[in-house]
Formats: sequence, structure tokens, C-alpha cells
Amino acid sequence: MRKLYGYWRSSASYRIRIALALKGLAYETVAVDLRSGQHRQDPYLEHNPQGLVPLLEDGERRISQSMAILEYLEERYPHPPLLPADLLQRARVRSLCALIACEIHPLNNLRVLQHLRTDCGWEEDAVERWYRHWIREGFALLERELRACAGRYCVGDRITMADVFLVPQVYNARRFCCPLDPFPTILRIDRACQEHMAFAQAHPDRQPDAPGALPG
Ligand SMILES: N[C@@H](CCC(=O)N[C@@H](CS)C(=O)NCC(=O)O)C(=O)O
Repeated sequence: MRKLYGYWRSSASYRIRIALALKGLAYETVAVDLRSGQHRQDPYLEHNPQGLVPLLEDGERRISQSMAILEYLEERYPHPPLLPADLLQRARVRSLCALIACEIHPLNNLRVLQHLRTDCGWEEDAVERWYRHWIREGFALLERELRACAGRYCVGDRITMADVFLVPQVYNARRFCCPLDPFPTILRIDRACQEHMAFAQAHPDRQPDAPGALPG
């Protein structure tokens, strides 16, 4: 059986949920509670020495890091494809994924925010300003890129990995009340994705470990 170790509100886990749903792959959710630090303790650390979610277990195989998991899923279960057939378009998709995964997401990760609060003594207001700053900077770059290559979705008119990265990042931005009006292309693509059942199923509020989720 396939298992996804993740946390309902983790945007990196959200990426994998979307991809699994798009590819029609069933899985069991194993909740790892980030708030109580389960990801930094055994038994989770034995499964994933990196101590981060998500982690995918596919039979005997265990894969960490969302980008590596997505590339694995793409190669192992190629249909429907989440990377375009065209070489340059594929590079474009990967470039957008990296912009989100490497230039935006790590700056606002839980452990970074906790470090600012706990070790640097920042007030919550300053932490939120930090968060919004990196979203504003990153989304400005993303918006400019998307104006050049977007169709209905991030790259052309088919859903790709870039959309799988974009939607969870927009979710994070909304969670921290980042103003999104300056980014009409991002908002338009997010709306188009939300119409797709796979994105709806993968939404954090619909996960079994979300507060108020129905049992089973
Ligand atoms: N680059 C990693 C990032 C994984 C990551 O940072 N996950 C977050 C949740 S979205 C996490 O586990 N945070 C725990 C922490 O910061 O302590 C990936 O793409 O999988």
C-alpha cells in the first residue's frame, strides 16, 4: 500500500496530495503532527532522517523531498503527465517549481518562523511582516514569469508540476493574509486549478488530520 506521511497544513505535503489525485493513485494518509514536533522524533526520524514532511512510501520504497517525490511519481506513473513533452517547456515548468520550492517556501518554513520567535525574540507582528515580505518578493517574480508563459495554467493550457507547486503556495499566502491583488495572473491560475477535483480533494481542510475533520 502507498502511504503519504504529511501534515494537513504543510504545503509541501499538499503538493504531493495534488499529484497523487491527478494521477489517480490511492494512498493512506499518515499524519505527522508538526506542531508537537513529531517530525523530529522517532519513529518518524527512522523513516525519514531529514525530519521533514512529506515522505512517500510506495511499497518498499521511501522517498523524501517533494520535488524528488514528484519526479519519482512522474517517472513511475507517467499518465497523465505533469511535465510537458517539449524540452524547453519542461525546463520552464521546473524553473517555476524551483522558484517556489527554493526561493520562497524555505524562507517561511515552520522552523524558520520558530527560530525568529524563539531564538531571535521577534514579536508575532515582525514574524508576519517577514512572511509577507518574502511572499511579496517571490510572487512579484513569479507573476512576471507567468505573464510570459501562462495559458489557462502556469505553462500553457495543461496542468503541470508548476501548478502543483503554485496552489499550495497561494494557500500559504492567504493563511498569512498576504495581499494578493498585485498578482492577477497567479490568482487567475489558482482559480482555474481550484475547479479541478484533484485540487479540491487535496485541500488542507479536507485532510483527516485537519481540525474538525470527520472520522474515517
Ligand atoms: N524542500 C522540502 C521542504 C519540506 C518542508 O520543509 N516541509 C515542512 C512542512 S511544509 C516541514 O516539514 N517543516 C518542519 C519544520 O520546519 O520544522 C520539500 O520540498 O519536501
